[in-house]
Amino acid sequence: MKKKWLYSCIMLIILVIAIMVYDLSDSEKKDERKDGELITIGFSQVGAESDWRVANTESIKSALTEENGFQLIYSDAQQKQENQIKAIKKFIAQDVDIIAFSPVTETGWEAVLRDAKEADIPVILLDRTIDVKDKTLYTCWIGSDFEKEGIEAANWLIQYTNTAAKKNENYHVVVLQGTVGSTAEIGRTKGFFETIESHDNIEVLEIESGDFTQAKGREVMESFLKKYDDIDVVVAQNDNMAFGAIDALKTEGKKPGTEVVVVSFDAVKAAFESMIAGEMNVSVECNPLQGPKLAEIVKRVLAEEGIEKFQYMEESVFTAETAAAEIANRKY
Ligand code: GYE
Repeated sequence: MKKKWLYSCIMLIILVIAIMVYDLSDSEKKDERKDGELITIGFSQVGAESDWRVANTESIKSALTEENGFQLIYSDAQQKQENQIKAIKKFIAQDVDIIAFSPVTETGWEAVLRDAKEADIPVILLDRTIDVKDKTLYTCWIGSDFEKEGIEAANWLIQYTNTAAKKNENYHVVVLQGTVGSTAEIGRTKGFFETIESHDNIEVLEIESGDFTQAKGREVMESFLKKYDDIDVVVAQNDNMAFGAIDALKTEGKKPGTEVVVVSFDAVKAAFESMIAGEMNVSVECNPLQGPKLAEIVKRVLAEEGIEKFQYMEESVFTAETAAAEIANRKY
């Protein structure tokens, strides 16, 4: 009996010591970075699929510099989620101070983010978000209101069909969808379709993914043009797919911007050139210049300041009529 009691006591003492040591190493880790020491940040980018993405990467790299106090470990996922998961696991093994990533699609992140949480590494989502029950798996998100962007595109089209020459006829629309399951695709699709729903003169012939790239946008548009000879409008969920669609239309001898209306998203510089050339009608802006905001938020997260969970970028809508006056102000 006595022996058993002694054994329990020893086990209890061992447990208390283990907890104390664990706590100590944890708080030591937080204090590890001394004044002037660089913040190590692992960033997993989607890829380089579009002008928007290239501008986004550029913005991140130029904000997270050594002069600004960061050591950036950059990783390109080439539009594959498995590459992002691998990169995040590596960041955890490297024991970075913070992990940031722009998720290719919304689902499938629980396991790896639980690992990050266990390692006590805060996670910031950039551009796109994720669909997880446990919202504590990430600290915050910085990005755009994609549903609003979809609504803006639909409102522009509704207004156009109400005023254009063909106003009493039906408009046949094809949609080039972004990467299926990505936040940008989900929001733009939802906002657009819900807004046109009550407008019977707008008829969607087909929707298909062009994965946000110019090459696939062109390919899908070519197949639409083979199938339908009555396309009035193409809605491309990003500028690069719109550029691909414009090429396909021209090859078929159709006039983009007039014969076939082109509605797009992102508003990158090349889209302004297309609008000025009269080949694109509208581009709903999506602002990729998220680097400075990310830099500021990383510092605040590490200082354990309270952070708003969702941080939105400012954006607007540009049309063929306003493009020429705006192009000189464009930064991407
Ligand atoms: O619109 C597209 C890019 O997630 C907002 O991804 C981003 C989208 C952007 O490939 O061009």
